[in-house]
Amino acid sequence: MPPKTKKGRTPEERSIDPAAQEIIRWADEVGMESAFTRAEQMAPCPIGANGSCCKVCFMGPCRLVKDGQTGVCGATIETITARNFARAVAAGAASHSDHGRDLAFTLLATAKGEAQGYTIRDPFKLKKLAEELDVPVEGRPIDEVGVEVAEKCIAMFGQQTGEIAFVERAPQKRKELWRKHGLAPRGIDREVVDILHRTHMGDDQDPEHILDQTMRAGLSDGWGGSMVATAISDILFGTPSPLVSQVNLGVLKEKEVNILVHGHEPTLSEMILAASSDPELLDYAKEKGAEGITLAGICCTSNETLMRQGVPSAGNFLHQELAIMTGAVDSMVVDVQCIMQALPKLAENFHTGIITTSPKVKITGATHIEFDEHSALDIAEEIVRKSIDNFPNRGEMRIPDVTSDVIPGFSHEYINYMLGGTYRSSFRPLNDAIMSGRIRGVVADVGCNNPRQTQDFAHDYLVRELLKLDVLLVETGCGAIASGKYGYMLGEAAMEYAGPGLREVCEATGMPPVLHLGSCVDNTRILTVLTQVVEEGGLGDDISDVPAVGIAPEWMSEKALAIASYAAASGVYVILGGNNPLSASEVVTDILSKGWEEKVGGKIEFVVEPEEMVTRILDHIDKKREALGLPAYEADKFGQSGDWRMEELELEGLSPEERELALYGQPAGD
Ligand code: XCC
Ligand code: SF4
Repeated sequence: MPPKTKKGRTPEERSIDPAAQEIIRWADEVGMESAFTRAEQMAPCPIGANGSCCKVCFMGPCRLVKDGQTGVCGATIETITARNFARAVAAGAASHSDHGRDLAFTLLATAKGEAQGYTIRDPFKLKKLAEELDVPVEGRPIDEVGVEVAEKCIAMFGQQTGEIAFVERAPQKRKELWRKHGLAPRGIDREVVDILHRTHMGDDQDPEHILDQTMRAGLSDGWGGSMVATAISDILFGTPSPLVSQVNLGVLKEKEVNILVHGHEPTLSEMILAASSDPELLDYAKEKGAEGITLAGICCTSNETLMRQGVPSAGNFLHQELAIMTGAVDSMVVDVQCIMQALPKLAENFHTGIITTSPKVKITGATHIEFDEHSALDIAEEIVRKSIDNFPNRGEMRIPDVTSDVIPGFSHEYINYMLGGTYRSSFRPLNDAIMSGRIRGVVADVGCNNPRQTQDFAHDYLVRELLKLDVLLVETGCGAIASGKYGYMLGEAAMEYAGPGLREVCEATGMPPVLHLGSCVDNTRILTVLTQVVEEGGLGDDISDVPAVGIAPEWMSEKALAIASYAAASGVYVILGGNNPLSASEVVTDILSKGWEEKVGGKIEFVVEPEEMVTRILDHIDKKREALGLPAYEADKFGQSGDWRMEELELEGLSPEERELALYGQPAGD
């Protein structure tokens, strides 16, 4: 049974973030609820929590609580837990992918000249994608290419037979493995519908078989829908490269109109950014007594605008309510995913306006201003104007004076460039560093916050411990925002956390030890990096050979399970924190770990304790190093002072005898 969340936790037990603690303390004093307190009031349902509740037909719902018990139809605990997991992955894959689809439609409208305010900002990336999709580029205007690329991407969703195009991006060995096991995904919609079909009452009832389709649908997200989202976001809004910005609630400004964008899609938020620097609207803000307009983000909409335009981030998932509680948010503009229904009711205590914008998302109590790319700029201006109108309604404010500087913006293109320079951009320096043992391995820290845990505790602990042990971190989503808050994304300044070997590499290449790769759909950038690392050579010939691990220690959403599934199916060892939602079935828990590892080289495990995660991460990395025949990691081997390196250089060119003499003051053998 999952543990109940202790009642009346102190602010420190609820979050390690000082900004959060400050607001939580205030909320406790005035008796205002939030996800932190609701998690304490709402005990997790023990039957749902371990996967033993089946609701797929109305002879039930059946709750299997005794050994050997079956549902009315005879369904076993193995089938029920596998079906529950599969359906969660289908929902997660559908969410990411639908986001990708909408971007493809925005590209189409943009290329046809029908989308107000958008342009193709990265024509190079568009041309590259065109070549990949067999769209002719030579001698054609970029818009024409854009139309055809958008149409091909849209078609990928409904592709009925054959593999989707991005399967080709994977390493050769991986593709062969997928083909051998029938896992290479067809169209995204088809794979998701397939799961919903086969988990309907009376269909697929073999847990391993259900979970194979779960991998396939996951792959249609990771190498399909999400990959489309990343590619087209870069094409429309620019491929990220590093810039400086700030995170945490302190980015809100007392004397300016504060507009928060929250959710996942960059489409509208990019236009709101444009509108908020419109001189006419700035004048209007001044008329209303504000000194300016501040735009900031929450969750992954924030990651999108932070990465590309340096728009500051007010925080990750559990900051959405806390931001409103500052009393300084004039509008919170939400699009899709991770938006708590609690927001409109909470906002009634303040002046904050909650504005829903997606045709798919309405929330009772919120104002709906529907987004349409054909008039995006007009809509954005309307939203900004409304926010300005709300500024004079502010009451008391409490903005925590807490911010951290961050340097986000590490697209795989940029990492490649950073490591090698314009003319010889390559992953070689990274591979060499891993091979020599300066970098022990790579960990992707991704995923959410979960109010049943202490906010950011696990993210912070894991990043700190792993850096010390020379592990390079790549991050996305709310995990990345967490790292930003605690100073791990400061580029050079973050070097103090890195172990000696990692530090040496980072100093030599200018690469920070923790890289912000973007939003949750940008986990596809990690797949691309891993593939390029494989192709660079020296670290095996498949993703499963690379000494790398993926973790989501504070996950809460179905999308996290979709990401975990495609990462595992791509050969990555994935560790998820918190409660195992399949613990009712040891068989299914084993299929995801041992079973998948045998089949595809990657696996999913659920581990509660962060210390135990570190142990398993390092064991895995060291095991992979050994399998590659790389030297075992030694903590103190590298990274002595720069003087030492100078002296070593001076020894070059000496004969062996002279070296011995120079080093030890006596000839060898004496
Ligand atoms: Fe949502 Fe992407 Fe999770 Fe954060 S990390 S809570 S899913 S915003 Ni994706
Ligand atoms: Fe119960 Fe079977 Fe229906 Fe599930 S499918 S609710 S186990 S009868």
